Amino acid sequence: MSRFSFALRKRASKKEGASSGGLWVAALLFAGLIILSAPAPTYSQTGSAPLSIEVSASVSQVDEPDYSHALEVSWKATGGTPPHHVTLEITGPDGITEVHDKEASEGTRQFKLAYPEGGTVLVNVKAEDSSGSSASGMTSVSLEPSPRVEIDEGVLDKGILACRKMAFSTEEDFVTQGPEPADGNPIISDGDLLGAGCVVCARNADLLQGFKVTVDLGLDAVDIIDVDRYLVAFSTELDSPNTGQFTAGDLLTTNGAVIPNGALLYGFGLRMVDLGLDAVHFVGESGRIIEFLDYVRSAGREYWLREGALQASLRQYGLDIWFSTEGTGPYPTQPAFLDGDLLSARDGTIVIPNSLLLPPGVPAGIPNRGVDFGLDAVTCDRAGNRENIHFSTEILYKREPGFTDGDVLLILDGVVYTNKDLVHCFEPNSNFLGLDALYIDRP
Ligand SMILES: [Ca+2]
Ligand SMILES: [Ca+2]
Ligand SMILES: [Ca+2]
Ligand SMILES: [Ca+2]
Repeated sequence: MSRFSFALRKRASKKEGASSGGLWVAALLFAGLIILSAPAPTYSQTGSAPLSIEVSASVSQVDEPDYSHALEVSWKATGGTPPHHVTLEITGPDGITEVHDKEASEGTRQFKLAYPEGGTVLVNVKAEDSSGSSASGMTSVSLEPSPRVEIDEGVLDKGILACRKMAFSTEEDFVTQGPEPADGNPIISDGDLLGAGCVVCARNADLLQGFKVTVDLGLDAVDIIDVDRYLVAFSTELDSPNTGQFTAGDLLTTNGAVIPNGALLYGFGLRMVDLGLDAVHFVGESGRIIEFLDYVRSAGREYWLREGALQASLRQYGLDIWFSTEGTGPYPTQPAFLDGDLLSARDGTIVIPNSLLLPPGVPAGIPNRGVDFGLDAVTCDRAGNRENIHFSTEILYKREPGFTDGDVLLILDGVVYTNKDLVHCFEPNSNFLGLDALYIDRP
């Protein structure tokens, strides 16, 4: 697919374009002007000036769904033996060149570009006159990366960076008697994202800023992809109030991407079901995850409902999404999986069954050992080394080796952090607030 717009606009329409709809978000970022003559200027028979060409280009960011920047190129060929034939070559940061020939001696054209990651665009303009002489001029412009999500700086500075090492969410709302959150509100919601040391990394509304949702929808799964980009994958407890936008079973990211629950379950042969989403962890190289999530956002939610679209894309990017559902597969006598199993969205397989997460003495696993303890938070390293899986259950176990559903457990080992370890510095009136979303950097 082309990264360039073919809807080119001539100078006459520029004013209209510039003033309509407030598309021109940023001011001029860079403008270059280079004048080059032909290496061996050829004087025409009349002795006039040699053929030369002037080129200038500028770029601005645009706030449109399909385009990131608008490039304006102006040129003027003079001298030589008219008429002149002018060719524009525009090369994007990905090395793809678009050629526009048979342009007039002088002109200005606009091109819409789709390079949200930014980079350098080269503009090369060549002129030829009727005697066969040629001249060219080149300039370049720098594209600023597009902002991924509009987050106010105060939140970014004080909040999300505190979740670089660890992030979690409680199951209960509570009032902190300890450190006051940066926004001054002592009420902590079960939808807020919390960090080690009792910091509020993001309010529920901050996470949902890319979705234009302002009510608290809860938070029950999280994976911090990149704090510096404010890129967080998560799931809510409630459906979006905006019709058709996302459900509580969808995987969301702060850049506005939505992966529908049905796409996660496609590999299990389940169709048209939404079993909820209770825990999530991305496996793969961080840079590829970021690229993938940009692509997920640009493709739109409907695209991911196509058969196998998510699985194909995960393979292409070398990634997997580990997750758990709220509900068990819809075959009560012999379910495809339990809500306590850790699942692979790419392969449609069970990564680790509930029975192999918990220590051998715990009667986990249906039907053989008795109980499905649930899996409502999971984290691991990006390589997916199973021995580093940390998680939280949905129900507690009172015998030895005991644990609560608010503790952080290590696979086959047991409690690593108690719920009290996580929340005591908030000095809440209750020392048990539950745990339903967890991220640990390199656990
Ligand atoms: Ca929660
Ligand atoms: Ca959910
Ligand atoms: Ca959960
Ligand atoms: Ca739990």
